[in-house]
Amino acid sequence: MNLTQLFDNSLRGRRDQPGLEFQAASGGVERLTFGELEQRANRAAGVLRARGFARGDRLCLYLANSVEMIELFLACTRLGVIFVPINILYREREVRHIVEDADPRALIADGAVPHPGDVWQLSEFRAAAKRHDASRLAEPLDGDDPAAIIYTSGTTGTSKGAILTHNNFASNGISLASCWQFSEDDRLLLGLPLFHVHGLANGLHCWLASGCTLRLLERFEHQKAASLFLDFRPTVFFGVPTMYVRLLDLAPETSGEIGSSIRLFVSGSAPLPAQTLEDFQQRFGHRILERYGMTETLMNIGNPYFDQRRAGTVGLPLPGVSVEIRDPEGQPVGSDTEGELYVRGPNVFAGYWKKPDATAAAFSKAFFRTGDMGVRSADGYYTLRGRASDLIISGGYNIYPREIEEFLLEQPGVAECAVAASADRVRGEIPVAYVVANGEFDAARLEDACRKELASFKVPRAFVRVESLPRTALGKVQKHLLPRPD
Ligand code: MLC
Ligand code: AMP
Repeated sequence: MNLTQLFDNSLRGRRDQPGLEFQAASGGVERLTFGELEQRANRAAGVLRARGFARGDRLCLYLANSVEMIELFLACTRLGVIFVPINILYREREVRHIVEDADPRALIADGAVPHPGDVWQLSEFRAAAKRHDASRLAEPLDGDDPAAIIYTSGTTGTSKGAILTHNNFASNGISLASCWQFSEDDRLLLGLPLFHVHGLANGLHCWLASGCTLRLLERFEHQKAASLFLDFRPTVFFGVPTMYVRLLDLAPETSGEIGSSIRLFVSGSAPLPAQTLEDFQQRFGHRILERYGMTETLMNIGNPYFDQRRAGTVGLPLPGVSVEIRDPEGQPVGSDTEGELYVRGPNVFAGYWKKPDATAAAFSKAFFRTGDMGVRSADGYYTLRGRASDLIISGGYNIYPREIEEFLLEQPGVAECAVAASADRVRGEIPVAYVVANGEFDAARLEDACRKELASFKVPRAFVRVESLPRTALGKVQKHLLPRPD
């Protein structure tokens, strides 16, 4: 079965029921029934077809969360067009790499986009969709057809496109909707961006697989957190740890009131500190369910709905997902022994776009190598213990230090540099740059250069001048020996 056939359970099966509420950052809320959304998806598919899109073509989207982004996702899944969302915080060099690599039939954006090529403006799409008839188009796709390519930063600095199939999304969505007890009476509040898999795969697919009502936020604005919850009164909320840290700033009466309407808070994409879990339980009366996923595998492991949600752990593999922990020689290890996590299941992607070597290197004995280190307890709970690489996660966004280091080395006056994580109460980690200068050291100028060329979350929060970088005898930088910034 393809995703269109799965989504029909909601879009055609619950035509008159409330499906989607979209809340813009300005506060306005647009409401659609599932039947209205079905019509919008039909028109969007017609517009794509009229623009020459055919099965296998790519559509790049540089869009904030919006109804149109959902319409276009649905339209792509009908035509076999591959949906390629781009993080809207990315700047020109990041966008250029993705667009060149994905080679799309069009790049759609709302207003200015940091890309020199042709852009299809969202306003043109909207106008064309209004005029188009709503007859249904659908290609005879099967579950192994690609639905999306999502770019993930590689440890080498250039990002690779992970090809996710209809089956990947469908199996994960159905699994989560079942494990987390979704029903059509649920009200899901989603402030995660749809350009990453936490929002796209978990959020949209739990919603469409269960037929609940989704309130999609253009973005999560922590300053408005109380009203975001109290206006909609969700029963389920998906977030990254930074959002939970922000929610702890709410007044105790407000947190109690929010907690009274909700049945499930889910956290993932970065480690949830045990203290945040405990404080949240005290204030909101709910134990957050922590789960673990990644772009290439969607969701892998999660704490159980009914049994113990164990602090610091990511829980148990989802139904159908097999996990092995292996030692550096690739041999599986027993309980309580640390190793690297390998994953196999219907959730695991089909490979990297146009990169057969990288795809081959990512698999071993039919399992995908996650790059995450961890241990399994005797009763089956997994605990992550950091990464095999030096990935930094800030507010749930991934930062590969190598990408920033390579950029800084292109700047005048930088002889050597290293970028490392510094702990941050709200965002978990933030990047800090250590620079060995061979001329004038001007931190403000370096920051300015980064702001122009890199996504905001990748811009180092401090530039520290050092005389030399601590290195091993083999020349590898020992990041743990770098001085902490003041
Ligand atoms: C963040 N910013 C945004 C933005 N989100 N700007 C525009 N649109 C958005 N959607 C920018 C802000 O401009 C600001 O830039 C900085 O990020 C932080 O903003 P803030 O207002 O202080 O917010 P904060 O309370 O820190 O919260 C940020 C956040 C955001 C949690 C809302 O980080 C976020 O949306 N994170 C989700 C990331 C995500 O979806 N990860 C999933 C990856 S998939 P400046 O310049 O001030 O820093 C994955 C696999 C899996 O990992 O499934 O597990
Ligand atoms: P991405 O490449 O954006 O898909 O990010 C995936 C990475 O986020 C994983 O490989 C993990 O390192 C990290 N991650 C996701 N969920 C969790 C979690 N619950 N705890 C710790 N790290 C997580």
